Amino acid sequence: MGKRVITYGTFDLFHIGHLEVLRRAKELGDYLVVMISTDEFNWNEKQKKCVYPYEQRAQIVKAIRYVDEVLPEDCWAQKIDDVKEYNIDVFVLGDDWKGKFDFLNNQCDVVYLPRIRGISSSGIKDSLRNVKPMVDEG
Ligand code: C2G
Repeated sequence: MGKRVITYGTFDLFHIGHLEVLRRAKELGDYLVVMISTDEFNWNEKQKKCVYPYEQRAQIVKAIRYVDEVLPEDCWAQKIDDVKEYNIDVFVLGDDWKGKFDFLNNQCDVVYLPRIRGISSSGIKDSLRNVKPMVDEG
């Protein structure tokens, strides 16, 4: 059986940092499961308000060629169960989360990948504040 990899995230305003983490996550194995934070989880637990609703974020990530399966992330505690349920060999996150999920070490490999510098969903939101509204040319 091939190596199974899991990663987590919001993936709002999908950008090159997201693509890179998914590409490198897939390189660590053969099958990539991506758990996407629901709107409620983001708001209640991360104080993050998404531009795109869960269904759209999930649809976009599902269409990425490195991604084999997409499921919801709706609480912090599910990781231990997810690793068991989906027979995970490698748990991957960007290094903004370094050390946070080391407790999964006795179940699978835990890998933190270096973040892509200079781009983030919140940075995109900030830069758009200064852009003029789109004109309807239709
Ligand atoms: N990422 C990256 N480089 C960037 C931006 C993001 O490598 N410039 C990575 C993050 O490190 C993360 C993934 O892309 O691994 C998704 O990032 P977010 O959408 O910001 O996810 P987050 O809200 O941090 O959710 O339980 C874990 C959380 O759900 C992670």
